[in-house]
Amino acid sequence: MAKKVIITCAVTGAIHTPTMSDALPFTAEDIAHQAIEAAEAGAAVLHLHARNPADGSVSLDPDHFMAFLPTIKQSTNAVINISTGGSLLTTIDDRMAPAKRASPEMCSLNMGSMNFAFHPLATRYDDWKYEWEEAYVRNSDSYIFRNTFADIAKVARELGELDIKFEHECYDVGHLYNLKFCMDQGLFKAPIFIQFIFGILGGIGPEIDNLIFMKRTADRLFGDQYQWSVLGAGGAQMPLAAAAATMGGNVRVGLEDSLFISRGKLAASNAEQVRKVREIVEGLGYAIASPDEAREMLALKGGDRVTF
Ligand code: KMH
Ligand code: ZN
Repeated sequence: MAKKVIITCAVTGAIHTPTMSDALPFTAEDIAHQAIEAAEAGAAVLHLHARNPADGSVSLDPDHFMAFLPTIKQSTNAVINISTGGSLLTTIDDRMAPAKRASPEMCSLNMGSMNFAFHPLATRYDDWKYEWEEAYVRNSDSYIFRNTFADIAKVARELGELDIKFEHECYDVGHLYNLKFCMDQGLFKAPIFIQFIFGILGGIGPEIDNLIFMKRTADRLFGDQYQWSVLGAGGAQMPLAAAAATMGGNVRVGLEDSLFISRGKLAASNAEQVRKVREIVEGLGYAIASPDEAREMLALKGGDRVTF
């Protein structure tokens, strides 16, 4: 049987702003619509952030999540993965609040503190749609994305109690060692799911050598105890997805991490990126995983045990 590849689609997110692409969804209706379309196109997992519907700013308000989660659940069988890294400006307690309310099958969990910067993006825009955007982007040269061992342990304890499986976001090789340390402390159960992240300013760069290095390190640390996926930010999105699928991994796309469908051309939607990566995966001779196959591969609790 052909290897199954899990496509994760990260639908909205915290890096880009409404000025940068009209396709970036930020109202509950648009987030739900694009998430459903992405699932129909082949995404088994939907990684979700919320935004303030009034101005597209990043929101951690559980009510903003609950405004789209039930609609997505009613229309798709996709696995819902809620971000716990949705703000660079507040505490881990605030960041966990949406997941505590919704008890999804999965949540992201960022595996180390780091610079997390996207200020170079500001130089590309003169006019901004909303007042908050320019300062938010420019000031990212000062943001510290805080994910201490204490923060990670708190998430493991409080969301682990809800039987939530984590997408362990690893932006550099040290984060794999942090994860190994936490596993040895008994914080996480195999199979763990690692998202190798390349191309964020503050993390490891998007070169294939780095993917091979991260994968080889993870093999050494976790053996057969893990599943893995690759997220390449910006222009690295599709090339690294193709490399990941070729190497036997899973892939993540979505407007959260790249607004483009090809060089210089904005994507019309999340679904367009899912269709493109699906073509790449199927063209390599692999099949995409259905949501239920993803549930089995990742040992998830099941869509009937969420609270939305
Ligand atoms: N957009 C990713 C590079 C999270 O949601 O926990 C970061 C991210 C963080 O996905
Ligand atoms: Zn995210």
